[in-house]
Formats: sequence, C-alpha cells, structure tokens
Amino acid sequence: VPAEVARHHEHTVPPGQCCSVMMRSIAAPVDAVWSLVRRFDQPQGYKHFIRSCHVVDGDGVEVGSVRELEVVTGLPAENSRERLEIRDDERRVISFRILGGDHRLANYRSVTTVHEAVSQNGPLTMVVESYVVDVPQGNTVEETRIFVDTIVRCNLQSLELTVLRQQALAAAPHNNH
Ligand code: A8S
Repeated sequence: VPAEVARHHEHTVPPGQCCSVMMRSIAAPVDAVWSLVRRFDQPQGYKHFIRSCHVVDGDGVEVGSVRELEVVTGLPAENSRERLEIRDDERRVISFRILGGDHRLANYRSVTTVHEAVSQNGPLTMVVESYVVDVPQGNTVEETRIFVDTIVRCNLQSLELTVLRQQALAAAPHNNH
C-alpha cells in the first residue's frame, strides 16, 4: 500500500472515540471493485443494510455532497445523513462523515481504499476500510467496536459477493438468468 494512501487510515483518536480497520481481499480486477465502492450516490449497490439513498446536496460526486439514507428494518436506526469527504478516483480513496440521523453513531468517519494486489491466480484486489466514531454514552469502546466492525464486515462481504456475481454474469452472457 503506497504511503500516501496508508496515511488516510491514520486517525487521531481522542478519549471518548474509538477506531478500527478492516480488510478484505477479493478475487476480481481492481476496477470492478472500485466501480461499486466509488458510488457515494448509490451505497445500496452493495451495502445491504441500506434501503434507499437520496443525494440532497451537491451532485453525489463532488466533495461536500450530502446523502440521506433509509436503513432496512430490524436495525436500531432508520436513517442517516452523510457527507462526502474524499473521493479520489486516481488513488481509489473514498471517505464520508455522518452528519446526523436517528442512530447512535455520532461523528462517524470512514475511509475506504481499494488496491491492486499481486497474485499468480488471476486478478486480486484488497479493500481497506478504517473508521473513527464516538463511543455512545453507556457503552464501552469494546461494545462500540464490535457493533461497527460487524456492519463494516457485512458490507465488505456483500461487496465481494456483488463483484463476484457481476464477474460471473459478464463471463457467461448466455447463461445469466
Ligand atoms: C457504512 C457504515 C456503517 C453504517 C451504519 C457503520 C448504519 O448505516 C447502520 C446501522 C446503524 O445503527 C447506524 O459504511 C447507521 O455504512 C447499518 C444507520 C449509520
């Protein structure tokens, strides 16, 4: 991982906040993975906890764009308002910050970077996602990390499944029903 990209995952963590980093390798070309991750306007393309997304400020591409998410039922939340902080197509970096919503993840900020990995068995991509968030009142650092890590792990898992499904359909154009 190039130093200028690794730098994006270095967070200052004051007391009362916690952070973590998750990784996932995906047996697919880097562009196939990045084409899903880069869509600030369409996170539901692979994040299965998101029911709908509307860009309410900006064009969804420029930094400062804001999106409003509706979350699927069964979670301790219904909506979230999030701002695009970084989108770098060249280095494949995306970052957003949570502005508000009816959930408990105050001051959440995540950075996701997508990297081409070296492999002898075809294309391989590494996805690195780190975050910082306030520890909610009445919760421990440990509890907060377990909760958020679980969501991020699920998102990276469904990212992999979505990419692999797309790759399989592209390779078998006559057998995609
Ligand atoms: C992301 C990461 C996270 C999303 C969390 C952590 C969230 O969308 C869900 C449940 C919550 O309680 C908070 O990259 C919130 O989306 C699934 C609504 C923000």
